[in-house]
Amino acid sequence: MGEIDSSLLERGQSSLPDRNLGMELVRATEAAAIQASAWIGRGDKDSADGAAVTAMRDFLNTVDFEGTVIIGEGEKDDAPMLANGEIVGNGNGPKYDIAVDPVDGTSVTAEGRAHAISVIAVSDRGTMYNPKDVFYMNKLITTIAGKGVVSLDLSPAENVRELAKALNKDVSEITVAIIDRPRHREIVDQVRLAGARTRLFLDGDVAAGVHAVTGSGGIDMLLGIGGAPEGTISACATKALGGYMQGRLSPLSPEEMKNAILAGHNLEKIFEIDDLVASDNTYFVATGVTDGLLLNGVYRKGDLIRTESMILRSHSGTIRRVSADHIASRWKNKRSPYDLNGF
Ligand code: VTB
Repeated sequence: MGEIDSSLLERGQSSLPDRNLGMELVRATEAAAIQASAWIGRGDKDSADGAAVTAMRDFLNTVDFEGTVIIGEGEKDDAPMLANGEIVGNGNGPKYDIAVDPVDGTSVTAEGRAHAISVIAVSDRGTMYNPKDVFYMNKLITTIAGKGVVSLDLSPAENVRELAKALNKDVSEITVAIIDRPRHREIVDQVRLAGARTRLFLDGDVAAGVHAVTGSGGIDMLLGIGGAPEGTISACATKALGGYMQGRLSPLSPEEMKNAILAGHNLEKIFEIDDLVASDNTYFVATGVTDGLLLNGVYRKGDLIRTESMILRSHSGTIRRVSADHIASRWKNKRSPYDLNGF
């Protein structure tokens, strides 16, 4: 056998078994979730987020890769932490784009409610869409059955009817996940009038989107306006799971609208999944922070800290669920993530 081309190995284009970057990235979402969990129900979402960011960053920097942060915590003036453009990883190995959401659901975490997760998504360098200066995106996510059937150009009622037809179901058997916000009143009304059910979430359209892609959790479709950066993250999960997704930038305030236009964004354009992530080589890794439909949250009993995570990889199509028991006392004298100040 000749010399092995390591870049082909990394990309899964060799006939030999290759590395799964997600297996290492999961330590970063675990660490972030553990640190955020110290703040569950304490009414302080900034501390929950800050703790998660620090832990995630420290662990990312142990991983053999060079990741450019495309979706980060924004360009903060003070102590940039996982800011857009920052390079993470130890610099050895392949170059990727990376999107992080150390806690998707900081408010629910602070309030002690369900469905908060910690997330990382990765794709080949130069392939991730950055919706810079726009906070909001209108999203539509389904299984692959929705391809060529549903569209953001159709009304919610039409989408429900078309999806039911494609799935060979009665409309009454369709459930649509929607983030519970006043801006979604019209969508909720239309879905129900069409004869379908709604499943309303307080927060967390990344986790709900994973259900919509797989048709799990009793969810057939996700509709509504959530975070634009998280739209790119959901696209990485949708690629890995082989589902269907569209997005359209949806600035909500006049100022956001102005910034979007100044940044040259096309607000009419429907983004297909390849527009959101141009690569077929994506990873999506998530760990539960608070108990949710997708993942259990961090559980602690004495010395034991238990986390539940999922690792998705588009190239192989593997879906891993990783349950980890962390023994807190073994880590007491080390740095994050298990310095248990917050517990
Ligand atoms: C919420 C939240 C999502 O975007 O939709 C948020 O639940 C934006 O909406 O998980 P609000 O500003 O109205 O809270 C997400 O964080 C990501 O899409």
